[in-house]
Amino acid sequence: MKTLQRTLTIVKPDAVRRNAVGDIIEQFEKKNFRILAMKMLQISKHQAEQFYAVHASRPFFNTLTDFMSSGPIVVLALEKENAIADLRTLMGATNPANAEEGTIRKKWASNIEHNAIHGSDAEDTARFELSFFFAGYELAK
Ligand code: FUP
Repeated sequence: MKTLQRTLTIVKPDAVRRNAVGDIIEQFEKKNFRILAMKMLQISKHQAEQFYAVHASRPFFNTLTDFMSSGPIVVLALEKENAIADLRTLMGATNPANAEEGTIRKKWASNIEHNAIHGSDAEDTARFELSFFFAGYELAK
């Protein structure tokens, strides 16, 4: 039996500034992700710190949370079989210098910090991240 999986993705402030939102959403649809929910918003520094709490001790935590709260983002709840791994393949490597041709980061990321897109990295983080941005009733049935 094939099981559907859900994941959370963020079009980051750099990609929104570069008018990449439409292109990135088109890539989700072409790769057969179903959009369950989507919204544009700007998060506060505090909200960015909560979202990235797992990285709190990392040297890049302050600049990462400054960046993520620096402008509008677009968050989407996506669903497909193997959604978490398939989204990460479509995203490409964290550092765009290592990202493969045809990936979103290869096309849109500027550097390891301004890297255009976020995707959940495991089932437990996907559950936390989906509930961070969306209430259950906001997800398409
Ligand atoms: P990813 O899951 O690919 O987004 O990468 P990580 O979870 O390792 O990192 C989360 C975010 O931290 C990255 F998207 C960008 C930022 N980061 C840096 O700014 N510098 C680094 O050296 C590593 C990550």
